[in-house]
Amino acid sequence: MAGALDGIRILDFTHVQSGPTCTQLLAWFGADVIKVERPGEGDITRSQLRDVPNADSLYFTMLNSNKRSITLDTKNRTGKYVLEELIKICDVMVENFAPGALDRMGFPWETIQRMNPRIIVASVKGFGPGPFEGCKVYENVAQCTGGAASTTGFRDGLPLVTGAQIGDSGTGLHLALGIVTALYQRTLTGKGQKVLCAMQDSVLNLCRVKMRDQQRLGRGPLLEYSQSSEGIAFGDAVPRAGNDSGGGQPGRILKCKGWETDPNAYIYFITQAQVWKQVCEVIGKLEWIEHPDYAMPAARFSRLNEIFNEIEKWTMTRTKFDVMDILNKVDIPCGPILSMKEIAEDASLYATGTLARVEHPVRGTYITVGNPIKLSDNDVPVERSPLLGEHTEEILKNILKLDQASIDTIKASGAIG
Ligand code: CAO
Repeated sequence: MAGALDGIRILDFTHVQSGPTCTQLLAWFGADVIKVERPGEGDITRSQLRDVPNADSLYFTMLNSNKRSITLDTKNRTGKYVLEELIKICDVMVENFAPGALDRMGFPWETIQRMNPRIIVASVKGFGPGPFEGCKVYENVAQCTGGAASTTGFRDGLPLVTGAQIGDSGTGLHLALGIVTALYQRTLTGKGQKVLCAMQDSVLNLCRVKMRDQQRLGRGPLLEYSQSSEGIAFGDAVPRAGNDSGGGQPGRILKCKGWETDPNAYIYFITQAQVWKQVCEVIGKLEWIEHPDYAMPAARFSRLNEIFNEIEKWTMTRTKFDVMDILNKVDIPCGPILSMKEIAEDASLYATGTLARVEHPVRGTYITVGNPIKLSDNDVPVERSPLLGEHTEEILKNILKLDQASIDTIKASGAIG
């Protein structure tokens, strides 16, 4: 079976997390991804958070599967020549340097477009045009400026960042969609274009329910937030709502058997209106089924603490997996809080390719998160990340079709290290 993006060549000028997640996804759809890295050091993440001496870190290996690596000093004159040759034969160039870095290197959009009018140049930046457009941005900065931090955590605690990398990987995902859309448009126009994803915009896109609530706030209290039933007044901005559900079906994280010693012995329990009767039956509160104070969702809003306290008395008597089992039999939506250890040990995730075990020549076997997007006509096995410069010669020779004398000249220039 083929890859959906077979025949597409990506010039991967990305580093750290946001850009590499995007190009890794494209590689998992079959694109030929050529990662350009600075000689010597390469992508800074190769050595960050290193757990095995002299081996590429898991930070790097888990973001750069299925790519080829060429080392190139793109500030060296010969290095610029090689980059120009790569631009001419690639369909897409992806970069996530600090604002202005590509221009300073001598490769503004106009120049790249002149070299290859069909190329799509896709960029991640921290902010879009505006007062902050010149700023460097990392994950947590984006979570803070995109509305995630102010709405995450408990009302009486600090703003919180989440463990999900919505700023980096979230933006990489948005960028990948922009790239394949531009590739499709190119089949109609024959022309490339610029694709820009700002990390602030991507986080805000993922936080849109909170912008929904910001506007609802102007029309009265947000009844599904527990502070409402606790009689605590709302301010003029969306508050942090702890583990309250962000949707129309109230939910909470509740303790399960063993919570005293296991930090993950909890379950997310959703009191979906459609299954209210089953909820009452499971926890043994049959009198709530038709009682006017509980039977209808609107009446329950002011009693959410009482209701979830009762449900928790029941969940605390069983393990999270038993609770999951019992609730799913009667269609009550719920989710056990799974630790990373439990997820890493889940055989079904390996069977679907969502997790994969990969062999690496220096670090040995490691687990990586595979392609979360399943296409029935795309079958690209997860491969290890490349060693620094592993494919430099191969790319100069087989992709750029340079003869040995030219390759020797490039080597002598110091452009490839
Ligand atoms: N050869 C020669 N020079 C190279 C090179 C190569 N192969 N690759 C990169 N460089 C140069 C760049 O041109 C730049 O030079 P100038 O400063 O002279 O323009 C320099 O390396 C540093 O690049 P940078 O500013 O992008 O890197 P940084 O480590 O200082 O900043 C980051 C990192 C992520 C904050 C910044 O790149 C950024 O804001 N990117 C956009 C937002 C983003 O993607 N953030 C996600 C990061 S993951 O949390």
